[in-house]
Amino acid sequence: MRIHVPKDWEIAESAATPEREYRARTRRDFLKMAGIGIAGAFLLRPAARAALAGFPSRANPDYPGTDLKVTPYNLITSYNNFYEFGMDKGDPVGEANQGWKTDPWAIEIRGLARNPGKWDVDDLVKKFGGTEERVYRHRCVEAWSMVVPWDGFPLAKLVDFADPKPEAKYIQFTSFLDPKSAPGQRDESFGWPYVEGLRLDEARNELAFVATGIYGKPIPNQNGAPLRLVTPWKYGFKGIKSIVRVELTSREPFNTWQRLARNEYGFYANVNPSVDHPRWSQASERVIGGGFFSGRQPTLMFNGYEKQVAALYKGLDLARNY
Ligand SMILES: Nc1nc2c(c(=O)[nH]1)N[C@H]1C(S)=C(S)[C@@H](COP(=O)(O)O)O[C@H]1N2
Ligand SMILES: [Mo]
Repeated sequence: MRIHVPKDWEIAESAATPEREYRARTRRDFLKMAGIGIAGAFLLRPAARAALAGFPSRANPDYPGTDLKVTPYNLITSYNNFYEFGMDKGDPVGEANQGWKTDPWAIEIRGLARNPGKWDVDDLVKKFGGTEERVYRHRCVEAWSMVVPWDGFPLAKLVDFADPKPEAKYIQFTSFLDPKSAPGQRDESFGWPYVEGLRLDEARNELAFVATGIYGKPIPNQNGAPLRLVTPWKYGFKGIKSIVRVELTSREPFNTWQRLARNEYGFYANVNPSVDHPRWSQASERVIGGGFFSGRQPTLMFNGYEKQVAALYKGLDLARNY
């Protein structure tokens, strides 16, 4: 007999929402939020991406977050940081949907990998056995937060597929580069493309996730189509969008925000209420869509995922390694 020992972030069977119910609820909420009825729902069909492998996502009775209040779809997809498509939160929803093509999409694996090459994203998702749902907290370094129901696959699957050589200690991610489609990339001072990275043991942590969807639908362009990183215990800027390349390295990657302001943004970017940003406190956060009375809440160590990730940072000075 196989005994299932629940992970800490898992939920009791009795508390789990059955897949069909969740999906129905999600759909109802989505339709309500979109302000349309059942008839109008039909018009939503021709979404940006007609079909991405893996949908509908597998039911995952283990995904965390049933105690969390999920942020409405229209807020998750209209309040964005995606500087390639503008500096204001409302820019990407418009600018990233003016003909920028995210299908088909290839991702390259290179560096200290035994399995380098270039793969179509849909083929990869199929190889990895489809997608699953995860409800995670999402905390930006700017001190706002959401709760997002992502669809995707564990990053560990991509790492295993790349098959790191023993010298590989880090994984570096690179976003797309296409100034014709992305107006923000015409400002070269930013140093495009956007780059991020993780230690390999962080990348293999059970929480590290590659999202290909939100709310059971393919991820919209403004949220990082067709695939983006999600590391819920870290500030949002680690969650690099629209990835075209992963590279296994022996050296710590130098990420975009480190390069732009090294004294403000580091490599680790772990959510930490007791390590303030040089220009503002990180002790609390503004809940997007939280309303007047529940609009602010205390920030949790590692964004509430301390039990899953604290062991990764044993002996590391978190104030110095911000
Ligand atoms: N390529 C790219 N990835 C990016 C960013 C960006 O500007 N470009 N912004 C980051 C920041 S600061 C945050 S908070 C999240 C925002 O993700 P969301 O718009 O899906 O909430 O994406 C991250 N990934
Ligand atoms: Mo952010």
